[in-house]
Amino acid sequence: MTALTIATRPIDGQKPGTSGLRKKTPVFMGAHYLENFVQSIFDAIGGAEGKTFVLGGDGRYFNGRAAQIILRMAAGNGAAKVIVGQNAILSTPAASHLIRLNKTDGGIILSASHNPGGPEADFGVKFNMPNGGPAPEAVTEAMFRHSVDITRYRISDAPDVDLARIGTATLDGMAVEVVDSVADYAALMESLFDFPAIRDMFAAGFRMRFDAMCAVTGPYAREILENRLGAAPGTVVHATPLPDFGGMHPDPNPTWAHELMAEMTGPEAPDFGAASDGDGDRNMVVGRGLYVSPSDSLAVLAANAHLAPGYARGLAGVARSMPTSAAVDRVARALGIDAYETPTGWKFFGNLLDAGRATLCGEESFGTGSDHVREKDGLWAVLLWLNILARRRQSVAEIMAEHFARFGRNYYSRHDFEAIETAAAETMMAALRMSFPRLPGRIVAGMEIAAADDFSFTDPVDGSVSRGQGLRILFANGARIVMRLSGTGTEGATLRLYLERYAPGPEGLDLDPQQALAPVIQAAHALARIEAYTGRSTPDVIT
Ligand code: G16
Repeated sequence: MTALTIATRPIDGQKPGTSGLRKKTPVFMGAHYLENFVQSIFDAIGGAEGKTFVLGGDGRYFNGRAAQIILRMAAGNGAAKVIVGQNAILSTPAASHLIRLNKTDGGIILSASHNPGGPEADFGVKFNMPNGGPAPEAVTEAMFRHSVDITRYRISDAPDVDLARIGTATLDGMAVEVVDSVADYAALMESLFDFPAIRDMFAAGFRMRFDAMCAVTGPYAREILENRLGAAPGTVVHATPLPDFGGMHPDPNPTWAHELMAEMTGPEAPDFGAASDGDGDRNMVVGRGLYVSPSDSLAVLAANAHLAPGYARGLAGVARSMPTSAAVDRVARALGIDAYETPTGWKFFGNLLDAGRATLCGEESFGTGSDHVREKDGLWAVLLWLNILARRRQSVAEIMAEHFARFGRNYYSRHDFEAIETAAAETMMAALRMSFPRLPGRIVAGMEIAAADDFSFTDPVDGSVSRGQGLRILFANGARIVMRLSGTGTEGATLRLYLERYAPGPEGLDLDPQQALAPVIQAAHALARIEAYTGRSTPDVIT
């Protein structure tokens, strides 16, 4: 067996987005495509020689083949060892945990997250750093730079490793340790939450439905919820990860998790519902007949985290992405802790978590997590909710009502306009940005504009600056419009329109969010002229 050096040429478009490189599966399967990008990762981190990595993915189409290629490339680049989830399966938070637990030099995760999987759908590759978190912008930019200069990659010609067998094998002198995909992660969850209290709640008849959407979380949820916590068999549905996610779009929101929504609003609704995405880092939480928005969920988790043993000492601080609602900021103020506002992308939380300045983080895009790993973590959020429900002995609806009564309510919604023409989307954003100097003082939909800017972030830990992170229009009454283009799509552009309005209460706390936000929605369309630029007047997805 030999390490071969294969001549190659740069391939256009290998620029990582919000979370790794995502492309159509046939693109990733094209000649040298995966190899070029993986070599660019190794080159960007100063080579793989003597290093140890974690490797796994969400099981989507091409997962297994890609894992074998990456193993041979790691060997070809002189890596000492790769720790792989059995059958190359690891949820994103489980991979983050293994990177930290084993103090490795990072890890490669195969996933396009919530994007559909299959031969004609999406595939993705991301690199996580030794802290377990997504590579920061400086590193992803270095990957891109290497990808445009690449002339060769290194790969061993050794045969495939049997990834079904737990234990250690060797590949051209490199150790390949195949580990149980679930065990270490389940142990971590057990160390954080009050499992006995949750077990008692299930034993007393508490009913739940967890929709794994035929994606990676199924085996994790079954082991933790059904085996360890005693939830009724069948609590976890769509529990077997499939290469095409059974045709489901594994994005846990009311649109794509419609089966769960139907169950939770039906006559036989269980007490609690939850769903997770392709790679297990997102979560959606639903009470009986009640959808909890991710921004509200983050605020409730922050206000109640102390009820879980792992957070009993309180939170150091909280962080949210800029487009996420300010609901958690109100909780932080009440707790007397710092609240940070970062750009979209989990990678921006890494420094705050590493520095011990934030304990809980969250995003409007169905991501919530803490300093237990350096990724958002779907099942973790569900377990924290279960822990809170078990300790407070109230329904989700009661907890939400009390929360709004105490803190007021940040009505919030996100409208997505998908697969619009990229040039039209960019022109619309540029025109809106250009109009900013003229906006303050103007009245739109009966509301006065107080300020408008393009969000720029200075990392409070390392001072790095990230500009152009989303257009904000702030109103004098506290309402807010944010617009940005998605960094995770693989087709055209997706416009994300984020809408928010604060209601202090005690009146007006139980409106329908779309109704409560009607003037803000009207103002957004008037100011950005969405229909004129894109031809769209209604969004494809509302969350
Ligand atoms: C990724 C990032 C998140 C981000 C989300 C949406 O999530 O990790 O931090 O909020 O994309 O990004 P965008 O609005 O640019 O599409 P995931 O679950 O896809 O990895």
